[in-house]
Amino acid sequence: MTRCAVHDPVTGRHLDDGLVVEFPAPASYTGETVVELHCHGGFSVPAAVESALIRAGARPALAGEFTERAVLNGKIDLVTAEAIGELIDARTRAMHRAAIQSLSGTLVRQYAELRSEVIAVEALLAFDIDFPEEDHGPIGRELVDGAVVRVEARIAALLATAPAAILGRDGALVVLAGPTNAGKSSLLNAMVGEARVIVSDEPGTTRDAVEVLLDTDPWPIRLVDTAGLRGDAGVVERLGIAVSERYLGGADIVVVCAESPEEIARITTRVRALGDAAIVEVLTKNDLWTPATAGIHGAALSVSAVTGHGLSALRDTILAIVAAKVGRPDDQGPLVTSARQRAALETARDELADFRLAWREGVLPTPVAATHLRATIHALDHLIGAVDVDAVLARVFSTFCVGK
Ligand SMILES: Nc1nc2c(ncn2[C@@H]2O[C@H](COP(=O)(O)OP(=O)(O)O)[C@@H](O)[C@H]2O)c(=O)[nH]1
Ligand SMILES: [Mg+2]
Repeated sequence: MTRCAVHDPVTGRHLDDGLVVEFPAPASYTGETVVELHCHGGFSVPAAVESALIRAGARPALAGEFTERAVLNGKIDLVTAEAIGELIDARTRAMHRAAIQSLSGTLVRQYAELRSEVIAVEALLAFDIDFPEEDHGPIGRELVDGAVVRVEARIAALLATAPAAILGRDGALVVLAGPTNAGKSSLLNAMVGEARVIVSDEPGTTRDAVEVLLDTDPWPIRLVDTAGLRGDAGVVERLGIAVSERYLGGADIVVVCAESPEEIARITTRVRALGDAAIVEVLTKNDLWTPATAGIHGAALSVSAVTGHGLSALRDTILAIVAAKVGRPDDQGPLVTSARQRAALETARDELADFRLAWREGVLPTPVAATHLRATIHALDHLIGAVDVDAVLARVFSTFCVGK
């Protein structure tokens, strides 16, 4: 880095006192020669320097242009490029963690290994097709079957990370349910730590569902406040109740909120009829309890939106239920977060299954069955953004002693 005075090339005006650094090709992010100019921030200086550069023949970069150039110049693969995009877009700690892991290359290494395993199987078949009269005799079926089953299991394991990837992005759906005035909206506000929902002591204020994404660790929580489950509601409120019931049906966890154990039991029965969510029972407004009433509340979790009592216990209970169902991020290995990568893996999986059927049943001649292997490799090539047609031949001649 060199300190430099920045001058307008046309007027010669002194614009800034900055730093300049050159990355000679190929030692830059894009692989091209890059010059970076570091100026003072604010409004006037960057605007003046930018317009001077444009007058000197530069143009502003397009969205994603540097990363695209890096891919086209072979500096990074597509999977890494996607990880960079996900890192920038990450809204939650879970997404951040997944993007960093993908960026570190664990995912693309797994894809590359899968690809070379399928190429090894193709090489076995190619040998059989090209040199049927060789002394080795027909190639071992078990050898091919074993390799295909191994690759299928690895693809299945990668695809099985999809629920965790979606959970990391959207959060566990946690719905607050309970009678009107139980303190649901106040509880949501207290959990968010800022007033995001209208709170009122007039029953039936919350008619629409209100959602917030809490960036909790290890998984985010998508917390939904719904209209209370009242029997005698007016039309508008009934619409709100229908919305609640839809949310309750799809919830991962329902937090049943009420001021007495009897009401909790009543709401819990209704919630159980709507879906198979895990239920957390919570007694609200425990700051209003007196020594005389405290005894009747039993052992359920209790919270107060006013004092904050029980909020972290409630959050920990929710996260423990999610972790028991989906596991912790560290147990998962790299998550396949990209829909494009999932689609390519699904194509690879389906082609491989077609190959296995054709090959095991012996219904198709080997060269025809092998076209499914080629399609599998093609899908994996697309996944990584690599295309290498000579890889198979190279493998044939390195693994087998054909030389006569
Ligand atoms: N003392 C006390 N009052 C609360 C608490 N939570 C809610 N309230 C009050 O109870 C009433 C209804 O609360 P709200 O959150 O709107 O209930 P919702 O209908 O279940 O959403 C309001 O007057 C709140 O101020 C609490 O923890 N302690
Ligand atoms: Mg409410």
